[in-house]
Amino acid sequence: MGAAPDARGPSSGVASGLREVEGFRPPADGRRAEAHPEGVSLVREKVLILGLALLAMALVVTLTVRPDSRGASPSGDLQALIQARQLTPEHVRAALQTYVPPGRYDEFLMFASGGQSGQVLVYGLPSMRLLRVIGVFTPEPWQGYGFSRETAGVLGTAAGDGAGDGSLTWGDTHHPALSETNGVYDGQYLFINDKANARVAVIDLRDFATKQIVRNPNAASNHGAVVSPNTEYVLEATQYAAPFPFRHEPVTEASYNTHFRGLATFWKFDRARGRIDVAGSFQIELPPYWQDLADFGKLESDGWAFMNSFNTERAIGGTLDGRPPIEIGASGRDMDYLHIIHWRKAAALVAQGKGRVVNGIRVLSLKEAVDNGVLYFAPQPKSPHGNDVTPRGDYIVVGGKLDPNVTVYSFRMIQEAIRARAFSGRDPYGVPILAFDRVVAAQVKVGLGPLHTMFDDRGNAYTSLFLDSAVAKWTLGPPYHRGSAAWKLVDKLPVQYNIGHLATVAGDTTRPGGRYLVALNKWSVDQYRNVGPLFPQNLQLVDISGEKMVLLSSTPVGLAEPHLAQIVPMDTVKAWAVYPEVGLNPATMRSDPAALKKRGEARIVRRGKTVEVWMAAMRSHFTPDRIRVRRGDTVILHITNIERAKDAIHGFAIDRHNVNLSLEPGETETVVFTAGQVGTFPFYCTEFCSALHLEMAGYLEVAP
Ligand code: RUQ
Ligand code: CUA
Repeated sequence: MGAAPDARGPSSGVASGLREVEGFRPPADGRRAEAHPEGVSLVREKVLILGLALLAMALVVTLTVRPDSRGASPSGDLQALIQARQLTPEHVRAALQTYVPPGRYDEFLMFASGGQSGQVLVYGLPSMRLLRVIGVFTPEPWQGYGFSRETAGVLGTAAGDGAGDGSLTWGDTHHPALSETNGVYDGQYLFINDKANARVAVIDLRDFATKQIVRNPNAASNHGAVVSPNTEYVLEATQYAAPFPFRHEPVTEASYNTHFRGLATFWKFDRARGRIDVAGSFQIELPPYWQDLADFGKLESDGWAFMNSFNTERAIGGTLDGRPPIEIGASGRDMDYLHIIHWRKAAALVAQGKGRVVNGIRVLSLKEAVDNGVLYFAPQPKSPHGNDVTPRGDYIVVGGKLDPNVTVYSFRMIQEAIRARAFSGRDPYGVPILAFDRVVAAQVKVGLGPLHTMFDDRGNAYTSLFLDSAVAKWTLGPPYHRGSAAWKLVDKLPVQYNIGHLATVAGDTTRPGGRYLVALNKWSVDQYRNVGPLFPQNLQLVDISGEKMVLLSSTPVGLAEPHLAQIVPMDTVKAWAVYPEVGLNPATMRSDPAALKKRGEARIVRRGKTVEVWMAAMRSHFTPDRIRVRRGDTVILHITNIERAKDAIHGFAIDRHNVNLSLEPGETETVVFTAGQVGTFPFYCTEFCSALHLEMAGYLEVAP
């Protein structure tokens, strides 16, 4: 075997005809589209125009030709098809707008949270085809995520710490956040939170793999991961207040008010390393309200962050003692508090050594935050949920779940109110509350149950209405404007059903793109044939390019509740098709010292009770293919896929050992286990990689 790995197939002992079969790749149809993205959209336009022309013809034909003229002409054909499938002209238009022919690519990528699956879902738009699932907080066997030493390390570092049993195998993913440069998605990293276990994960978008999970040492749960405009920090709010620092305290009023706290955690992101730097991160102590979604300021509000809260009533339930349930107790007041945080000042204070280190992370106390002008509140109606900064950074839009309005706060008015000390009081923890009418620019009546707001490139805002099951489109007022008249509801589109988040293209950046909106609906009810009593969730694609919003398609999600999504133009993300060099370790993104550069370096070395194997994988064999160990030996297996061909992926499973790896071209992974069971175990490639894929196998002998 020569130094250069042969991408086309086995290099010895097999007839050359077989090489051809083994090296077979599908025709390069897709490559054309890849090389000419503009061409694709041009073609798409043409197809659309042609399709609409055909549709118009078909409709004319409907009026003039008998419906059974199938086959007489293309238009007759089309018309018969339209009739047979009982499609309306709107359906046909939507189909033409969203159809992506085989081998062509979508224009946008959507990263949706995978909800309780603990993963991230990646879709192509406008087709809404699922392109990838990224294992994040849950082992994912196809990707081998959680099985190799490296990926078990990513999953396992956080598991157990605080959970006590080292066995966290799921997460509740809510909010994906793409990294930004100057307030615009740069396509480099994706962050996502695990609400259930107060964790945040870092995904590298070069290989779409999870690289790091950090656990909040001082919080029990969290909500959200959002990034600052240059991704200096990832902000995580606590969701449910808990004893701070985390420990046991009884749930009584006195104990709750004294010991429980919320936290704003600013995870420092080290972009060069592609990792969160825990030592450089900090937290701000907050009153024990239930902090919810946060958003960073941008452009003129850069340096600030905004976070809403609910349950400022500090309800703690107690239904068995005849006390109101939390949902009632937490909905008593008309106002909760918008948290206004001067994070840049907080970061400067922390850099000066202010605050104290609690469980390895520096915490600025409530008092320090208040005394130094880091934290202010403003009243916000009523049980708020969404909290979204407009593209210019001049307004903050808050949706109060139990209020028919969205409330728009002006950043400039907030600054003026702070300077004038226009407070309407202080909360029980001493945080100054800015007077409502000194900070609110407008209230816009959009409908029932407003939650989240996203933006387009034409000055419109889109708010999800949970109770109405609708999307409201409304116009943003001019900069520095005060008074509700300039903010107008212009359209409302029913969706199916109970929408939570919504996403537009780059809709939370300084440069939103428009075109499409995806409604992430919590219920699907009658949209699909039910498949048992657990119904799929429902993603709906909406065309927002015109005056009126137009519903284009429904896509069921059959594995979890995706909360939020981020949509980005396809070319923004520059993913690798193969690892850039043979022997790359995806955990470090560096050359793995245990990697093989070529098949000839494969070997087995025994040292005492440790057997170390350096293995090469290529179509269609593992080298070595026989491994002999004794019961009780520690087996360390380094496997390198030495292929350079796109999509030439090998799996590696050992029967009865709970091991499955995915080795992508160039990748090196290591699996370590103790040979505990005596037997002769086949190992094999789990990815159908070639005509002789079934033959890509070997044996592990574990002798007594
Ligand atoms: S949630 S449906 Cu973002 Cu966790 Cu609002
Ligand atoms: Cu390699 Cu199948």
